Amino acid sequence: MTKYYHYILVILLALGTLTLMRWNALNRYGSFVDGSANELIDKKEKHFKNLKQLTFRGENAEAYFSSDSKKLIFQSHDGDGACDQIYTMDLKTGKIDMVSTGDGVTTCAFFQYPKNEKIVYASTHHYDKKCPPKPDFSRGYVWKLYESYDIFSANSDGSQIKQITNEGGYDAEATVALDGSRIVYTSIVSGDLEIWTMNTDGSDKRMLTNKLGYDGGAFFSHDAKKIIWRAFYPETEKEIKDYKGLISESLIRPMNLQLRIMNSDGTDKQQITFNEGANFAPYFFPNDKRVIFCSNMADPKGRDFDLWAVNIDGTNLERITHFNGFDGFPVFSPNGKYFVFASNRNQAKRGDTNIFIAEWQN
Ligand SMILES: [Ca+2]
Ligand SMILES: [Ca+2]
Ligand SMILES: [Ca+2]
Repeated sequence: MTKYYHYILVILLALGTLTLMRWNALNRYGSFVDGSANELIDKKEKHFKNLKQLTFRGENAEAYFSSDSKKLIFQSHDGDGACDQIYTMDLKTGKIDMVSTGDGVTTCAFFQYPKNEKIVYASTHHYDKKCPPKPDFSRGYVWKLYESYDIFSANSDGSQIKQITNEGGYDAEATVALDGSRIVYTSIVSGDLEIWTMNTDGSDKRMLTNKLGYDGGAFFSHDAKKIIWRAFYPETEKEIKDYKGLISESLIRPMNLQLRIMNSDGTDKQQITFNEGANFAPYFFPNDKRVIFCSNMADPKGRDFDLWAVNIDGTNLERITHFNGFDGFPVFSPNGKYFVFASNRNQAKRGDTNIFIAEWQN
């Protein structure tokens, strides 16, 4: 009997020590980062601290925080034949749940701020349950804008799904203002790709851009006063013909996308990047004075994407990542503590893209 209690005591002591170690680790690093992926930080990537890898297989992208900075919502698939579905991740427990229907293809999910009890994402499941075929690359590298995409709102567990765009053609890329006032999204309903805003229930849809060319991928500033987006405006006759030809087949060639900023009512539009590359996935810094984005501007072949930052007036351009492979979809947590991005670094197999979280140091 004494021996039995002795064993119990040893186990309790061991558990106590482990708990204390864990508590120390949490205290040292904060709860969501642990530095376990610090060896993946390039020496020149001086803004990243306590890097942690959050996913370990497949293609994971476009991870966005809940307004309380405790969860991520992102899209993921594993294998060429599979289609993206939407998942949420609890950053404290690591628990991942699929919150889309599992049918069709989905993209660009976001929590419905400020309460996060709902989510928004784009999906094609209401037209066809099958995963649609990938685009034909015989016309070069193109993005397919599936005509059957609509934007849906659902509870954060995926239940009670409700369609909030109802026109034919591409509606997607919805993101929500931090105060929950409006959704900004991309739609082809006018005949060209434009930035639109609407209420979270889908009412009061307003078109903010009207220039021939691709306007898309928009995000609000934290104070909801400004919108940043990517645009390509064809200029020469050849460019216009090529753009219109591709658009008629719901295709986009993402070769020369420049970042632009405007007021949330569509006034005072300004271009803020000026290079030959594709610049996309812009996200405001916590102070709304600077923007981080993804660009291939440094690679003459246009293959290697990296994160860059620039002031909202286009000055003070700075390269953030230096990994030889894709780095993209950068976001800051609403509380300003964390930074999340997607990267090919440490991939288990060719083509894998994983999500990483770090603390940002200036
Ligand atoms: Ca639609
Ligand atoms: Ca346009
Ligand atoms: Ca890179």
